[in-house]
Amino acid sequence: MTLSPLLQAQVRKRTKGFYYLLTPEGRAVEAKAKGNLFQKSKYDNQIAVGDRVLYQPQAAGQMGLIHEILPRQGVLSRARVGIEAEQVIAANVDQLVIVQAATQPEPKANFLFRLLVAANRGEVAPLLILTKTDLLAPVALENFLTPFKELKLPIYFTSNRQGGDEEALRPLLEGKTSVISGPSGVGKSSLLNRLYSGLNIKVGEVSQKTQKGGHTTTLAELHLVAPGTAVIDTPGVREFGFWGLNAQNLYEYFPGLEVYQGLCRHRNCRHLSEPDCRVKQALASEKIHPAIYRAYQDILTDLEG
Ligand SMILES: Nc1nc2c(ncn2[C@@H]2O[C@H](COP(=O)(O)OP(=O)(O)O)[C@@H](O)[C@H]2O)c(=O)[nH]1
Ligand SMILES: [Mg+2]
Ligand SMILES: [Zn+2]
Repeated sequence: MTLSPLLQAQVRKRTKGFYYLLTPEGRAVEAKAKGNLFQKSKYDNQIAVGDRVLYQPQAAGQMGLIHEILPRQGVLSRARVGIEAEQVIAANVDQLVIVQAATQPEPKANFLFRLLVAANRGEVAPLLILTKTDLLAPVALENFLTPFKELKLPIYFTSNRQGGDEEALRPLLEGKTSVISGPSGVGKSSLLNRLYSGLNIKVGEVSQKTQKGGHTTTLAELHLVAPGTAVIDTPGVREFGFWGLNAQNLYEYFPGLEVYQGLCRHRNCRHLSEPDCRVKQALASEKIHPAIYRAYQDILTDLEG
């Protein structure tokens, strides 16, 4: 039997042990990972949704074999719960669309900052969408949004009852791969269905839990909505821990604090109570919004805890 050459495809979805791939022509292929692909680690998600892989096609009715993961550009990743390892939620993404509800559930600034840090770190451009504006008008969110406006985060509003910025959003997603992230129940899937009428993603699905450990498994799924335009729906994250970040490098990725890098008296300044700290001075003179500093402290405590 002659071996066929390796072909390229993109991971659309993964389940336990196998992968749904999309070929460049948009054809669906199922594949397993070659046995030695995970030699370096026992964790099974080294292949993420959005990954471009080289696979060997097999005879009809058999699964292809993934031989190699091609280098990634733009990732959304977090720490796996309870283990020191990176969990790549989505790979090869240009844009992180953060979705929060205006209310039910209430938007959380610290959570939003965590995703902004992850976006900086993964080299992905963030934007924010607030849903459920039928339940709470955008004006009621002004205080909440002030620090994010100061950071020049693009912000949009929408509702599945009344509509909103859909017409402005569609061109922003065109020609890009965007990962949609945010808590469960905020309306991520509903929004994608409104943006792209052919999608029919299930609404009201909650994150799947493993039977015992209770931590959430992220089952992201890539939808090719037009040639060159893809959206990756994720089931919703409740916790967003960091991988490979510490008290020394956190502020390099922290929105609004990166500019103070290297300016404090102490080279390893954590911007808590060190003398001659430029960050604390900027906070005192209202150049840094207190919500930004609060979120920084919150994440730092978490990293050091
Ligand atoms: N009132 C209101 N409910 C919404 C809106 N968007 C979604 N929902 C409801 O919120 C629930 C969760 O929606 P879903 O799209 O599955 O959220 P996801 O978990 O973020 O994907 C469903 O019952 C939706 O009908 C909205 O703009 N306004
Ligand atoms: Mg959903
Ligand atoms: Zn400092």
